[in-house]
Amino acid sequence: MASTPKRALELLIAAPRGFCAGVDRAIRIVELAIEKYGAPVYVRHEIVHNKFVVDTLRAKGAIFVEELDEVPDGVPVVFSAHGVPKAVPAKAAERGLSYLDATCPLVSKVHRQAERLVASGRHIVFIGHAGHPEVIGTFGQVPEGSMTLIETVADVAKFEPRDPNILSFLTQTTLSVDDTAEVVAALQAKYPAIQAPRGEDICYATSNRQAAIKAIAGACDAVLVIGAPNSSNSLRLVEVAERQGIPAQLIQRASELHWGFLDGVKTLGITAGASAPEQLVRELIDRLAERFDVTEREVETTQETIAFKLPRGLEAAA
Ligand code: 2E6
Ligand code: F3S
Repeated sequence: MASTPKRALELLIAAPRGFCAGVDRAIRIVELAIEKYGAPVYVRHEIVHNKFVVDTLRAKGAIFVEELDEVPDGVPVVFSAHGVPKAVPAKAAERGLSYLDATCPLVSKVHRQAERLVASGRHIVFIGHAGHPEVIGTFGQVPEGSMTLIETVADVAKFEPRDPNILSFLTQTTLSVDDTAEVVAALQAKYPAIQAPRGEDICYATSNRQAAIKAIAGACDAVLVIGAPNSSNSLRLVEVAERQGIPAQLIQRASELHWGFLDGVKTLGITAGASAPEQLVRELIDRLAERFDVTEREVETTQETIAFKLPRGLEAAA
């Protein structure tokens, strides 16, 4: 008996998507640390927010912990791409631990700006998401009380600075470009003298991935984002699609997809957060091709060529 033909499904695949230069570098640091020191190598916090990446590195000899206290004496430790408060490397040095810092250079850049601003007597308004490790790390660069967290436009209204004339703002690297513009506009309306960062703090990868999904979402009936629920930049991609009225879902990998989500969908948009491996995008497309007659079209809004150097001492092993 002839089988029923598969239903057609057009895939619009956003580019850029997936790994950014900071994630590439962080993963490589863990791999090279294992090669150099031998297993186990401890990693403080998920090196990047992706279970597949973490499980793959665990299989190679990485041990993931949340706090430095959990790292035994005498073993090397890597700090995650999201950055750490200053107290963490200080404590590691005090214990005589060898440590490698996989903080993304673009997060470190914000850390240095924060230090510089506070040293020059400014109070920092930091736009970010409470509890996120990058926010904890950035707050940990400056003395307590010298930085205030603002998450929303409503927070701007509630904010009562001691001295409105010494304000500067900085942001988390993985925020929504559009939401942040609204928060910044509210800050500038309330405090016209507030100083903006020298360059944009939202990183190139975050803004490029948001622009890429924005460009295709309107032509899609639904959007799937590969990424983890604790990945800030991935969550923002879901929001970008939803803002255009397009149903969007975040899935860690193909096995999490509820097929009912694709009922009536003729054109499906696909993207991946900066910490999601391309292998998981391929896996999703292959799984879709088993059920549908898929056609793939990649829509590239910009090309990325940026790469970051490895820390000294590891580049020789690369
Ligand atoms: C470090 C800084 C920014 O949750 P978030 O999006 O920050 O993190 P990941 O691990 O999902 O993405 C990479 C990253 C690392 N982004
Ligand atoms: Fe860095 Fe941005 Fe990636 S801050 S880790 S380049 S998402």
